[in-house]
Amino acid sequence: MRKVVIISLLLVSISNLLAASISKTKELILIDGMANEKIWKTQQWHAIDQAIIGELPVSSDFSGRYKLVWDKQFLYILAEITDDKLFDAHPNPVDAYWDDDCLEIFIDEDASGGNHQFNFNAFAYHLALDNQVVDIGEKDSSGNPEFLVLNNHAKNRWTRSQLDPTKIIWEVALAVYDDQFQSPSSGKKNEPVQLKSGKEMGFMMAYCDNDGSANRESFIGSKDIDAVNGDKNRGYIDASVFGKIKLVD
Ligand SMILES: [Ca+2]
Ligand SMILES: [Ca+2]
Ligand SMILES: [Ca+2]
Ligand SMILES: [Ca+2]
Repeated sequence: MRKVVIISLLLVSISNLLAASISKTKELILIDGMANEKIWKTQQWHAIDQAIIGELPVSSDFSGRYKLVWDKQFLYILAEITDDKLFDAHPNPVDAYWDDDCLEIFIDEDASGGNHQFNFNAFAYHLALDNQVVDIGEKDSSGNPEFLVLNNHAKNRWTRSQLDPTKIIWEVALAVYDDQFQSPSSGKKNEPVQLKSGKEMGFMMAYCDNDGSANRESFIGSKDIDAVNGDKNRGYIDASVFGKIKLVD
């Protein structure tokens, strides 16, 4: 019995180290919140099933999974989210966005890992139900972080499943920016990187579920995170906790 436990722990650690292979698409992906593209049917699902904050919800409260494909311009994400109550209490996109239902995409272009809380070593994009995209930027001279609305980084749209009204299909075209990105307030014109076969990147997905409370009720991710002082909510600080993906033809 102990042997079985040790072997399965080893397999989990190995799978955490290995990069998941992501296929290239030749088919045009239309960001319409519908998985009508043929390529989506051929790709495997990855689960969003690790509790980061709170207990793992029952499946009717939240369950989620995603698929990825890529081309030169974008990393495409198809997420299927079951959430019994969609909740968006803050109309201002930079106001407590993590306490509204949102899909979160963590990306580290060069898989460097390391701190990214107030810099652009990696990004933690929050996609709100109104499709606005927000991440934390750098601190200003008074030490206050700049909250950036980066809607052009992740064009996205969701629709309700016609088979199950508690299920939403969320489609995203993510433009990948490297660590040379600068805040739009700097005036720099940032260009996304062109993606190539063989490229490895840090990547993780999550969902903040709130069904009407003052604060989010649960935060569920695609990767098990080692707690620091009992806290698993490390993704927005440290890119070393992300998983890895590898782009293949
Ligand atoms: Ca589509
Ligand atoms: Ca829910
Ligand atoms: Ca990086
Ligand atoms: Ca919800």
